[in-house]
Amino acid sequence: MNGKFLFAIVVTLSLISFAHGQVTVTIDHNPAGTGSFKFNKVPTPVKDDAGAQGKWLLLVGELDPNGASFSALTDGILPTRQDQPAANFFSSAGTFGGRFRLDLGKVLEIAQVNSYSWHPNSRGPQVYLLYASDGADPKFNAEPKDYVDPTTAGWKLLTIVDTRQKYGSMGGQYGVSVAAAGGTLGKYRYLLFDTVATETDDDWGNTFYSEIDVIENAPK
Ligand SMILES: [Ca+2]
Repeated sequence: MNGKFLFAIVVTLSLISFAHGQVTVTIDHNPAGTGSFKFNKVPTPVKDDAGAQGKWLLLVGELDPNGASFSALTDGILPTRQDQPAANFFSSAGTFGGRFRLDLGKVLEIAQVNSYSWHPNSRGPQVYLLYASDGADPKFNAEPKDYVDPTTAGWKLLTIVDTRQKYGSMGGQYGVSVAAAGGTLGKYRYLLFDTVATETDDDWGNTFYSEIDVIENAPK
């Protein structure tokens, strides 16, 4: 299944050379990094963001038993050193990424989706497709598995994150902020992450994700 999944992702990446519209992706990198996760342009992770109350679901792939569960993504707790499996969330060694869904519980106006990772080599960079949905489309499939292209199931592709385009395969600490020129990404309840291994030369290409923050626009 994983091989086919990778194939589907590669096809998707090659077909999507679309204009990203208003969505902006800011990538920041600390070659060494510290446990404080301070970046020049990307906000430092926060603890009680809108994502902290959400529920994660694994749709494709498997979680590495040496890593932490989904809770590591939203607990606001950060690794204190650069190679700390138990403080990170990552897919199993030898797999090619996975698909994960975050249900925020209700539709929120989202300002930013920020993702953080830290590893001294190939598990540092981040590669993922980010989809979102408010769940309102009659075709909406809340659990698109296997071959289902989310864009045919009521999801919108917000952007593709690939830190390798800026920093190559360098390890280190990464902060990524997905935002929008107009200040809001949109009103969504669900986020879908299609993560892709940063390399397949060996079994160690799945990113060590330390935290994923969902920043809500303050209700007016
Ligand atoms: Ca964490």
